Amino acid sequence: MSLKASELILNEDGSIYHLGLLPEELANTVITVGDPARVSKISVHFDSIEVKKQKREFCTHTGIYKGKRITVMSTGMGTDNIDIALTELDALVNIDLKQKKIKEDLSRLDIIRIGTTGSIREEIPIGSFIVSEYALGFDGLMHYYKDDSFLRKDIAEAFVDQTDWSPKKALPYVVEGGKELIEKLSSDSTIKGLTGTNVGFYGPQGRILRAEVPDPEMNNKIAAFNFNGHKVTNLEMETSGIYGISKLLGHNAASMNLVLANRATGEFLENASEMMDKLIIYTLDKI
Ligand code: R1P
Repeated sequence: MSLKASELILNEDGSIYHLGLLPEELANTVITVGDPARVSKISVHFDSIEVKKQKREFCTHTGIYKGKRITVMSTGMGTDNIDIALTELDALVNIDLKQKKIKEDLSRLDIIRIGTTGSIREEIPIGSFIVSEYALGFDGLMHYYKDDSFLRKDIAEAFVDQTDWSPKKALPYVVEGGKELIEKLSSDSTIKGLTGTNVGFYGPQGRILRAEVPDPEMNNKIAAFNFNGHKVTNLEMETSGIYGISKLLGHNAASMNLVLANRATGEFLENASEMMDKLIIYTLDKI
């Protein structure tokens, strides 16, 4: 049975709807970044670039870095975009777009996010590199998919209990990243973390400019959470979606986070672009 044109949407040139990519334009190792401007900061290190495409916030470069074919693609901000980006990346390798049929032999992508984040712990300073061992999703995305076998319900339930999480918000979920990929990307220069993924940047992360939040203690409660020694290290906006959709569809994922802000001390990193270049080179050399 083939997928309906309304469900698997293709552009006139046969490329996948939002990403605007053809299957042959994608490498098996994919780096995702939030900011479209970060794509060329990564591909500038490639020996050659074979594909450059842009559709909406999805800017994609595919090329060769030290003999390895890599795709780098921006996703924009938030797990709503991640749902689109990762589902379409999977479709490019695991669905025959011409026949509109799921392939019999499925492929596994390595998906590595290189992003920015805020630490919620005083002891994790600005400029740190956090590799997310687990993601704690506050965004609700994974509740829209049937398979929940890979969700760490034990950690999520403990989180709801310990923080007295408001039922008005989406039920938090926890997903582990791709273990082997995480090990490959970890070293003395990185910190393993439990990354909280929020549904926004201001209220959802407890930032108050003019609008009050219902629980000003929310970040302190998140920071106080402890599950067998696992504590929430940082907050950002994509990792839970990347880990969740990757587990759902059988891909390996890891999330690399540069700590730009320390929410506990109020500091913000001054040499952010220099440190991002370091994280980019570090990651490229490890994958
Ligand atoms: C917020 O400023 C954005 O920065 C972080 C958050 O996850 C969110 O996307 O990541 P990126 O720097 O990868 O966009």
